[in-house]
Amino acid sequence: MSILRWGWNGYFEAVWKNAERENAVPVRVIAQGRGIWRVACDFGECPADASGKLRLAAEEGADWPAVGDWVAAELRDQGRAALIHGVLPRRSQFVRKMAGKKIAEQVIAANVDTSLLVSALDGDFNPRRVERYLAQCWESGAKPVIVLNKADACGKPQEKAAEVEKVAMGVPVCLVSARTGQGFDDLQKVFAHGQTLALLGSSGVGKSTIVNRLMGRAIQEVHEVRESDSRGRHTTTSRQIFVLPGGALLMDTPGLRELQLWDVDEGISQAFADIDALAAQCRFTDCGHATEPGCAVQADIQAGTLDLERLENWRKLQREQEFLRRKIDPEARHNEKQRIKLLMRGVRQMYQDRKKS
Ligand SMILES: Nc1nc2c(ncn2[C@@H]2O[C@H](COP(=O)(O)OP(=O)(O)OP(=O)(O)O)[C@@H](O)[C@H]2O)c(=O)[nH]1
Ligand SMILES: [Mg+2]
Ligand SMILES: [Zn+2]
Repeated sequence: MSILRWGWNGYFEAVWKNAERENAVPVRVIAQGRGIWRVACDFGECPADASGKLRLAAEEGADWPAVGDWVAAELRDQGRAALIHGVLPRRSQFVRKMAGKKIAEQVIAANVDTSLLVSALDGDFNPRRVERYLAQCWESGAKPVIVLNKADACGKPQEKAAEVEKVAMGVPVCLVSARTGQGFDDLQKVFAHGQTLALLGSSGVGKSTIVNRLMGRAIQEVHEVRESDSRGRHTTTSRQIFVLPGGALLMDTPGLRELQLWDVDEGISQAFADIDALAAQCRFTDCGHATEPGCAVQADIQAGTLDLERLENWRKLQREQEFLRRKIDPEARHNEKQRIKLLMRGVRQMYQDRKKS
């Protein structure tokens, strides 16, 4: 399969040309286990290891190759093995705070064009979770699509879809059933040749069942959810990219026990654009949106046009951000943002130069 069908494009071309890479070729990470990867490109596919230099340099979770990454790798043994030397700068990355006490980010999916944020309309349905995923997705740089699965197992699926549409702020909402195939024609409209999509959501919402339906065969293992609370059993344990019959690249991921946010200031603003706009109209610039006079947010709560639970979720996500901000080294965070900014400037410049010549 050609490099273009693996999702290579002008952005990566520009990044690649800007760096000197001895003996290395660009390949894409299509699966990831503990300390071992699988890469693919026009040569075929093979397992890959990280070079000693990369292992030494990669301290933070985000420095490690993640599924979806383009990496510079040395092919060995006629393409039966590969050694990864470095990770190309990502166009998008969906991250979360690493589970547990450690304050570090974990990259769940890299270079995704469209994220399918999957919820199930059975017992465990919760629009607040959709808001949380939306915030992190906006921050990632990928375009979100909200997928409401298990429409067949819900009495009033249209009502729930309408509830989600109210908080989606224009993001497309697809009502589907991976069991019956309902809604898949609409869903597949967002799939295009060479585009990378990722399925993200809690365990048991049906991500792997969606993969199986789209692949037309049972390629991923699926498992019944617990009857008591519709929660999944963490069936999928590794991240992997599949090539769909139509040419799109689809990533299945293990259900997240909990999506702990990571550095999502802008993502929250975008996911809660309605509250942001209201807050700008409050009489006091430092309004806490509680009992202050002239509070536009409270006015909407009173009028019933803003849902109190949505406001409380907004507050909760912001508190999480505050907590993180105190923990993350501010200098390191600033430097990282600067580095990305400079890099993007370089890429833009190269495009402009190319256009001129
Ligand atoms: N009724 C109904 N059940 C579904 C649907 N889609 C998936 N399921 C069932 O939900 C259960 C969990 O599905 P999985 O595909 O394993 O869920 P997952 O999101 O991949 O879960 P993890 O791999 O644990 O993250 C299985 O029993 C599926 O048969 C659907 O559209 N309707
Ligand atoms: Mg699964
Ligand atoms: Zn206010």
